Parts: sequence; C-alpha cells; structure tokens
Amino acid sequence: MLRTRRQAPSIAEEFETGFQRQCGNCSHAALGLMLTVRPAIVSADAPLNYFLHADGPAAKPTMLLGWTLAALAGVVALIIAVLLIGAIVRPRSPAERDARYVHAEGGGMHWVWIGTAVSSVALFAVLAYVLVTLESVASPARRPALTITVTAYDWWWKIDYQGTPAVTTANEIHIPVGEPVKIELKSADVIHAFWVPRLAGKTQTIPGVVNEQWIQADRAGVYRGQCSQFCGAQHAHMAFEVIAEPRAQFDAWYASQAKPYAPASAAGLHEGAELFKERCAGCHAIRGTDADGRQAPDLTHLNSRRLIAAGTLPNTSQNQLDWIQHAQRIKPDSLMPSIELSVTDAAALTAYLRTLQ
Ligand code: HEC
Ligand SMILES: [Cu+2]
Repeated sequence: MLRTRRQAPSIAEEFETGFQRQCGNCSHAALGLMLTVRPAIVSADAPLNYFLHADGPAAKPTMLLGWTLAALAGVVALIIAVLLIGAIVRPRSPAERDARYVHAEGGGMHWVWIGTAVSSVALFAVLAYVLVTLESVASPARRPALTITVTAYDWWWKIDYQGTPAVTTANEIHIPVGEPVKIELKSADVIHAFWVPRLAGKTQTIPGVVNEQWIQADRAGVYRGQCSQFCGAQHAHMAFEVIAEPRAQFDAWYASQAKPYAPASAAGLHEGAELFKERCAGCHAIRGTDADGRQAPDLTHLNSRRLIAAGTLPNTSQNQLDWIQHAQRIKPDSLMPSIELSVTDAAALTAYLRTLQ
C-alpha cells in the first residue's frame, strides 16, 4: 500500500497529479495535447521541433524535403483557392445566370490535359527528390568510428558501447560532436522506434532483428529522443537524451563510464550495499559488485545521468528515492515495483546510491 506523506509535494507527486489531470478523461488529454503541441511550433528550442531545426547531416536533407513538400502543397492549395474564387465571382451573362438552362461546355478539355501534365511533372519531380533525399541520408559520408548498440525495453533504453573496454548505460547516449555514429537497434520485448528528431529519422526496433541507423550532431548540445512506436502503457515516458560533446570531453566521459564501481570510502555503506544486494541486484547491475541483474538499467554510474526512468524525472537524490518507493505511481505498469522502505533503510540505501558516481 502507498503511504500518505504530509510534506510539500515532490516533483514526482506533482508529476503524478499532472498526469492524472491530463489523462483523467479524453477531453483533458486532448487539451493537454494542444497545449503541448502549440508551443512546440512557436518555440525555437522545442526538443522535438524537427520541422524548423535539424542539427546534423542525417536530419537536414529530410527537413528541406519537408519544407519543399509543404511549400508545394501550399502553392497547390493557393492555385485551387484562386481558381475557385475566380469561378464564383466571374461576371456572367443573364442567360448564364438562368439556372434552368445548363449549357454545353465549350472546349474546356485542354485545361484538364494541361492540369494533368503539370501535376504529373510535379509529382515525378517530387518522387525523384524523395528518392535522392532517402539515398543521401541512408549512410554517412565517412565510416562511423563509433558503434553503439541500443536495446529497447518496456519502457527504457539500454545503451551499450562496443569499444574496449565496453560501456553500458541507460537512457543517455553520449556522442562526439561532428562525427557520424552508427547505432545498432535491438528490442528486448515488443516493437519500439528510436527517434532523435533533430538528428535523424525514426527507425523501428524489432525483436530478433538488428536494424541500423546513424546519427551525427554538428553542434554540442542535448538532443531529446523519444520512442515513436506505441509500445504499451508507458510509451510516452520512454524518452532518452543524446549528449553531443567535443571529442576530449566525450573521451573523458567514456573513460569514467568504463570504470567499475569504486566508492571513495566504504564507511557507512555496508547496510545500504546489503539492502541493494537483497532487493535490487536481481534486476540491476553495479559493475564491480555482485549485483549483475540484466533486466533493468545499469546503475554503476547512476548519478552521472541527467534524468531517470527514461526521461521522466530529473536525477536528484530525492527523485531517486521517490522513484524507488513509488515507481508504480510515477510510471504505472513499469517493470520496476514500488519498494517499501523503512526510514532507516531509505537513508542507508540513499547513502549507498549517492556513491554511484
Ligand atoms: C523487478 C526488477 C526490479 C527491481 C527488484 C528493482 N528495479 Fe529499479 N528498475 C527496474 C526497471 C525495469 C527500471 C526501468 C524502469 C523504467 O524506466 O521504465 C528501473 C529503474 C530504476 C532506476 C532509474 C534508473 C535510470 O537510470 O533511469 C533506479 C534509480 C532504480 N531502478 C533503483 C532501484 C533500487 C534502488 C532498487 C532496490 C531497492 C530497485 N531499483 C529494484 C527494475 C527493478
Ligand atoms: Cu517504446
């Protein structure tokens, strides 16, 4: 059972009430959708605004294609609107206005031929442009030096770097700026889709199949990614981030991620470590300890990440504890149970989790 707590609402609780407000009934959900979609169009920094922003060579050609198709559709709509208005307001002789007589059309057929010819040329030109664009984003200009395997789980992302030493993390992909990176996509359960809108198009992850995709970021920054194939209850809370950083910074990050768990001091950590072994290690791994669960995010360097629970909460000590105790309220049906902890256990576990740098 969930306990009621009498303290200021945590981010997790505010999030829950927000979630219920939005999804409590359909009209509210629709309103919520409108409110979230509108700023995405007007705000330059909206993370999923792939219509106005592309930050890499895998995304730019498709953005230009999108603009061209939108412009073409706009021009066609405009021409039709003008012709329609012209037909409505054009001056007519009294005989023509007499609705009792319909006169035979006088040789308007050539307009049909002209219209068909112009549309055919335009459509074939668009087809050619689409094919050329698809080809240009199919593979990078040079061979990617870095390969990352991304495995989609209900409802989070496992990230494996195939370098030596190998690195495993969750929901946060670091890449060096300006370099193409190959992504191998797998799924552990159902079909998901990997999508970093400002860096590349979508690619499905299908159980038993390894799909490929490449991304490249031309500017340093944080790029939001999102599962874009409906995959169950928490599909909307299956986000991730791509962090593009200069090569030296990326190398330093990689070296620190490759290290096994090594707390600065073991003083006061024994209880927390035991608790973790008993209650968490079956699912979670901490490299360098006995904990080697494979079905949940690797927590070796938990505190190095910006967000937890696949982009759902900022990664703070308080949110971690909220998540551990109320995972089923924050992300109903997620594969992490809500875990009841006494006050002393919570303190011991928190102290231990803090050392996961
Ligand atoms: C039955 C398996 C299971 C157990 C037991 C379990 N977890 Fe989890 N945990 C998960 C799964 C699955 C996720 C990913 C959930 C999601 O994002 O949808 C997760 C996510 C997390 C995260 C967020 C990690 C991130 O980077 O997003 C933390 C922190 C965490 N668990 C801590 C714990 C702790 C501490 C315990 C023990 C008290 C524990 N878990 C027990 C399955 C488990
Ligand atoms: Cu998904």
